[in-house]
Amino acid sequence: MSAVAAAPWVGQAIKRKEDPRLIMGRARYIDDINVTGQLWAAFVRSPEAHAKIVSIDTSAAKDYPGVHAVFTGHDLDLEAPLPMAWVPPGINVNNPPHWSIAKDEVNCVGDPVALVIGSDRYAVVDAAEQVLVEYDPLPVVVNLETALDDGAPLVHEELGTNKCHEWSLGGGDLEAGFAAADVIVERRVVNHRTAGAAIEPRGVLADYRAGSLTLTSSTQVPHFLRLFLGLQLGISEEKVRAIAPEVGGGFGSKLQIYGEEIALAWASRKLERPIKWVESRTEGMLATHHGRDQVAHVRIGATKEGKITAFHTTIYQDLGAYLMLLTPTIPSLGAFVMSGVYDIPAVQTDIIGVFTNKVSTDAIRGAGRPEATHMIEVCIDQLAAELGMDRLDLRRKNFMDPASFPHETALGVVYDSGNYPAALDLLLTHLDVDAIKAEAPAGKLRGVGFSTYTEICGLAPSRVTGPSGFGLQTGLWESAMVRVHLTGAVTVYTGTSPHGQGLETTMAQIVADRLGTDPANVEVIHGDTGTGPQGLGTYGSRSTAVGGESVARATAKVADKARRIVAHQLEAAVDDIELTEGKFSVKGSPDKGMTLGEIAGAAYIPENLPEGMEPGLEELAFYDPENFVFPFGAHACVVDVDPETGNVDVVKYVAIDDCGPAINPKLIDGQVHGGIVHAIGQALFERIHYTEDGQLVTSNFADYALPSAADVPSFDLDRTETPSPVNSLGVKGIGEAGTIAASPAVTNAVIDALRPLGVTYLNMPLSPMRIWEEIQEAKS
Ligand code: MCN
Repeated sequence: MSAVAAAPWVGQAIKRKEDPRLIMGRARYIDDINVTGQLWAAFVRSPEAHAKIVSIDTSAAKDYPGVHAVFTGHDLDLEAPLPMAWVPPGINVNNPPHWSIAKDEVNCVGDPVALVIGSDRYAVVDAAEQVLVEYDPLPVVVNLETALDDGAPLVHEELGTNKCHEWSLGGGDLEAGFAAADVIVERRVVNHRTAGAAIEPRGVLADYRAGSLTLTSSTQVPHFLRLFLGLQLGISEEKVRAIAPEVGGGFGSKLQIYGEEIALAWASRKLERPIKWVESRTEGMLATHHGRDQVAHVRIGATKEGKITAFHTTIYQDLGAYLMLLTPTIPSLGAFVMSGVYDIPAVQTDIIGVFTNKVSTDAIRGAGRPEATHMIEVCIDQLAAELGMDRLDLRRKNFMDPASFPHETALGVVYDSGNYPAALDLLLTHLDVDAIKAEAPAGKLRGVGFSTYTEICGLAPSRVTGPSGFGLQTGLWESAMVRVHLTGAVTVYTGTSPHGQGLETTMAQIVADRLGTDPANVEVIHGDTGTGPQGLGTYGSRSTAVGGESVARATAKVADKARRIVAHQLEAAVDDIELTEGKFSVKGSPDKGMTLGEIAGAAYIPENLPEGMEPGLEELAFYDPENFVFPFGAHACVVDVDPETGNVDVVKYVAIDDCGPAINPKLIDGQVHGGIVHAIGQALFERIHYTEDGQLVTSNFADYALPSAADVPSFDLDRTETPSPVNSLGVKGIGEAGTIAASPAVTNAVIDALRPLGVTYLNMPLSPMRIWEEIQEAKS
């Protein structure tokens, strides 16, 4: 074991513990895992966007060499359709049945209609092509903005409408706010459809034997998965074990209970064989949930002095064909922070959910908050232009006062912490706007764009989120177990389920400081419902603020017991035992102390312990926070636009973020890098595109333009650290912050560049073609 060399570990940019196995090919993803007797599965998917299933002839596929079985939707005798989506309390939704395998009707291209199972991975794909499905095509609706028109085709005829739900979240007197405004700006703001595009596609291995199900899946939520597998299949929960092995990215797209997971589990039970399926990239683009796809009508009013008086948005959300786990909830996450970093007396968000014949939308990194931030940050720039004010002066004029935190907004949401002027001040030390504009290369139009943001994350607390609308009584907490072994090595079990965030490192840092050991001696186990305590997964940047705090609390309990053992062994008072230089020692006598290994050695021998103390050194903690946490920051983007081609080059990007005290600055930087690239991708390149008849055009990475390292500059990052009062670590989330902040910074930069040509407003995606067309239009 390595010696304690450099405590405190929290705050240090140590390298990620998980990286050696990841970069040396030693990690085991779902595609690496195979079991004896395993069969393979392939799904037959609908080529029609909307159709009745007239008949399915499976005979040729069943006769195909190596095929064991072919199942259709009617064969699957499941307890119920796929899980009811979580719905904000008190909101009524139309929730059409969504079966793992379609029964009588398909509602989007890619809907599964049959499941082929056989002994060979490639033969089942060939056999799937032998399944003959007769469809009776129905009219298709793809366009969110016409789906509610009279006479529009209906996705679910039986509902009599494409509207799923309509509700509002607001606070303050909106009418009075707009009446007090001298200037009102209205814009249509588009947040187009994107994919999660994790590099590792989804995959499932279902193994039902002797009454128990083990399901390994590339998922972000193994504990939820176990719960729903049990409910869907009618298996008692303790007989289900869900395992998330190494997961190669999720970005929200694996925060789901997918029909493929349920169907494979059902088939494994039916055939009494393990069955595996790994999706192809095209299958993933067709059938893994998408995100965003909102069109908002935004109104913002201000006095001529620049005080914002009211902000109103009406969001139309394209739900796709069905409700999935969080589909109807996504805009509400944005609605909670719709007023952004500004003190606005009246704010209202109206949310209208609309069905279309496309794959469902759900959480993609940021889920609701990138959309909300985009709306307000782009419209602030529009308002500044209308008022003839400097866009940063307008922001400063409306920032919430740093002295007002915890700050209750007009909606009644209490932001835990914030200091927005400090973030903007720091940003400007990294960027001389006049100088950088003067350096524009010949023939290019240079623009600078800003975004000052906050977001709501650390998803919990149960008092707001639960009991959930799944018909289950569960809160949204997190738990952790910390075990010190006889040797002093430590194992941490967390209910969160990282898939690229580096939590094995940061959680080890949290533990190491509290037990006087080295992070190298701390192993973090996650993603297996069979080994750890319960948990609720990794999403909504909750793992550190909620999961990390539960780890800190369990560790504090262990440290407390360690202190009592040391006091007993050294015949000192418990209050006199302190942790210094890797030892629990007596105050004032650093030589008189015990290392964690020595304490653990004592902890397992009852005669070493104070009377009545149980042997062992391990503890469990559940943590349900009082509030969400609200990271914030200020971002700036510099672009060069080629007016001849419409091409945009991002030449500089500065990000100031505040996620409270850094556990590991290196990991934070990595998260911010990824987050910014994600948003640059949406702003400039990425777009899920369906034709009017519901065919997916962007079905692989040749057509769906993910940005590469060559498309982005080296980022200039810095931080302010405003501790959250919500948890003892003071931490807030960072996993989504870059994505939430960056799309308006890029968009505002492009608009800034094009203003001299008369282009004053643009919607994403800012493709060369769109920009070129806007330039031509402005010229004419
Ligand atoms: N961290 C830190 N100090 C802080 C706050 C966070 O060092 N003050 C560290 C954490 O300990 C962790 C990382 O930053 O190592 C991110 O932590 P957190 O913000 O708590 O976010 P989560 O771990 O809950 O991750 C979820 C978030 C989400 S919602 C998406 S989507 C996303 C993201 O993380 N998907 C990702 N980052 C991703 N990164 C990768 N590589 N792959 C994905 O799929």
